Order: sequence, then structure tokens, then C-alpha cells
Amino acid sequence: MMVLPSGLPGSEVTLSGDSAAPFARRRGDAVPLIHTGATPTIPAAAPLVVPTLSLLLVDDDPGIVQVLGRMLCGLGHLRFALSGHDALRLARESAPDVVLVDADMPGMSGFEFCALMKADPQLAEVPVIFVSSRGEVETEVAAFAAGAADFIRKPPAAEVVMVRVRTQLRLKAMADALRRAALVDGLTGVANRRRFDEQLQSECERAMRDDEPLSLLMIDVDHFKRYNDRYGHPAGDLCLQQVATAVQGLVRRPADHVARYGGEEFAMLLPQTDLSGATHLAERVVAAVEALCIPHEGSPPRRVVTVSVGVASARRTPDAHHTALSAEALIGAADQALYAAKAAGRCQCQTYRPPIAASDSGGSTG
Ligand code: GH3
Ligand code: MG
Ligand code: MG
Repeated sequence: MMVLPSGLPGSEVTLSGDSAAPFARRRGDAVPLIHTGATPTIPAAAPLVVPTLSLLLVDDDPGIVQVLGRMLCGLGHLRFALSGHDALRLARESAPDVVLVDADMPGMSGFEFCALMKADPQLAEVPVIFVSSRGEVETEVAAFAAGAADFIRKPPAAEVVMVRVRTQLRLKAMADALRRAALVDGLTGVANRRRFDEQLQSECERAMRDDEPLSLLMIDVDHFKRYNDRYGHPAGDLCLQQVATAVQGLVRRPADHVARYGGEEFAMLLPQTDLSGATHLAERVVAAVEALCIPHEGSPPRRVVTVSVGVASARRTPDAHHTALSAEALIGAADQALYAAKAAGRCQCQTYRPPIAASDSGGSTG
């Protein structure tokens, strides 16, 4: 590791990794450039919280990368690459918040790099700013056609680079916040139906590819209409929030998803989980909600808020425990099990078991 003075008061730029030493000579290397010193004061038009921001600087001329690095080192974590290929690799390892890229580089040009970023669903929203010595209008137009967010002329002026980068970071932060909000249920804070549908689809595809089981719990609050009628809708809303928090608190694995499926129904999607594991969790859901002890006089015999849960599992090759692996089949099976739980007296879980031989009997619960 070697440490270079950055030229900014109270800060330094650390080059880490084996290729730090020949930094000025070897092209095509990707070397993390990490700001480790005290954060310099940045003239700010508006407050910008920066500690976790990640910037990727790409130019086949190491001198330009260093100049840009010095200008931007106070904004967050800097990484740099001397080729489009290495930049793409770094971006795929961990998506940056903004990229500055040279238009003309040997191998992969800035235009190709930008087009590949835009074609990758994980990276498409990352703003790419071109930095180029080419002054023709056609180059600028081509950059925007490739998906560029902005275009800066070389030699880059520090003030211009800073305001342009800050603008893109601010726009990205707003867009990220909107994207997140669009996927969260406003009342309970868990994933909303739209997010659940996306997750269900992608988890079905993954379970099919990896030949893993995928389980689903459908969770429905018992006699919730009566709860609203008796205690009022604001109390009903509060109750749904408490139930959602209790259900969310039971998942331990990052891959498990809790969502508000609609109204007073929640769904829990459990990848790589078989029917017995899912049933175990369903029993804990039933117990956890009852343990909240939310009074509900209209729900005999317990007189507290309870839930019923339908459990189903799917697998590429259906068997006695797993239904066919499709979103529709899994939801249909969990729904069927939920109705069985309601019919059997509520405050319990029931599992869906497909018929052993393919038949039109529609499965059974128990
Ligand atoms: P069951 O035990 O069979 O599930 O009976 P239930 O009363 O829970 O079922 P039903 O489908 O008849 O009623 C669901 C109720 O959930 C009706 C609806 O007003 C209420 N509900 C749905 N969304 C919300 C919400 O966001 N807030 C409140 N307070 N109530 C809601
Ligand atoms: Mg319902
Ligand atoms: Mg209900």
C-alpha cells in the first residue's frame, strides 16, 4: 500500500492493492483508490450526506484519474479503472453511485462501457458522466445516446466537475428514494404487493434453475372486519402494523421476504425451504401474533387478535409435499391451505399436500 498526498488540506488519498506502485505506468489495471483522511470541506449549495457514496473514475490516462480523484476525494469512496473492461468488473462487484468515464479508451470505449452499464439491470440507474477532450457536438450527442447523464470537457475544471457530480448524486439519491418508496407498503413498512410479485417471480425462476424448494405462507388476520367494526379503522391500522412487525421479526435469513399481500393478508416467501421448515415457521407466526395480546372481543374463544396461515411448498419436480413450481400454483396452494385453516377454526396453520398421482382432485390439506 502506498499513500499519496492528495493536494487537499487535511486529507490524503490511499492507493491500496498490488498494482498501486506501478500506478502511473500500467494500463488496464483496476486499483481501489480510497479516501482515508479527514473529509475536506466542500462548498455546498445544498446539504449532501456523503459517507457511503461510491464513485468510479475511468480513464486510460492515469494522470486524468489522479486529477479527478483529487477533485472528488471528499465526496466518498473512490475507485478507479484504466480500462472499460476493468471498470465494468468493478461496477458489477459493487454498484457505484456515479461513474466518470473517458469517451476514448483503447479496447472498450466510454460509449461501449456506458451502453453495457445501461443494459445491465443492476447498473442501469447509475449515472455515467463522460469526460472528453472531443469538442464536437456529435460526440456529446453520441454520449447522451449511449445513456450518459452529463458531459464534461477536458481539461476538467475542479468547480465544474464538483457541481456536475454533486448534481448527479443528488438526482440519484432522489430516484433511489422514490424507487424504494414504490416498493414499500405505506401503512406497515413491509414490502408491498408489487414488490412481492417481483420477488415471487424471481424466486420461482431461481428455485427452478437450482432445483430448490420454495415455500409460501399466506397469513390472514382472523375476524378483522369485526375488529374494525368494534374498535374503529385507526385502531385496525395500528393492529395491522403490530402484526406486520411481529411477522417480520420472525424471519432470520436475508433471502426470506415478508409482504403485505392485500388488506389484512400478509405473505411470507421462503426460498430454499421445504414444507416442514415452512410449517415450523407458520406455527411461530400463529404463536407470535397471539402473544401480542391485542384485545379482540369479537374473536372468540381467545378474545385477542389471531391469524390463520396457509402453507405450501413448490418444487421443479412435484411430489407428495411440493406442488408444481409456478407463482400461480404456489399461491393457489397456499390459499387453499389458508381456507382450510379458517374452516378448521382459525388461529392455526394448515399445509397444502398435493395428490400423489396426477389427478383432477385438486390436492388436500391437513
Ligand atoms: P376471516 O377471519 O374469515 O378472515 O374474517 P375477516 O373479517 O378478517 O375477513 P374479511 O375479508 O371479511 O374482512 C377483512 C377486513 O379487513 C375488511 C377490511 O375493512 C379490513 N381491512 C383491509 N385493509 C385494511 C386496512 O388497511 N386498515 C384497516 N383498518 N382495515 C383493513
Ligand atoms: Mg382476508
Ligand atoms: Mg381476515
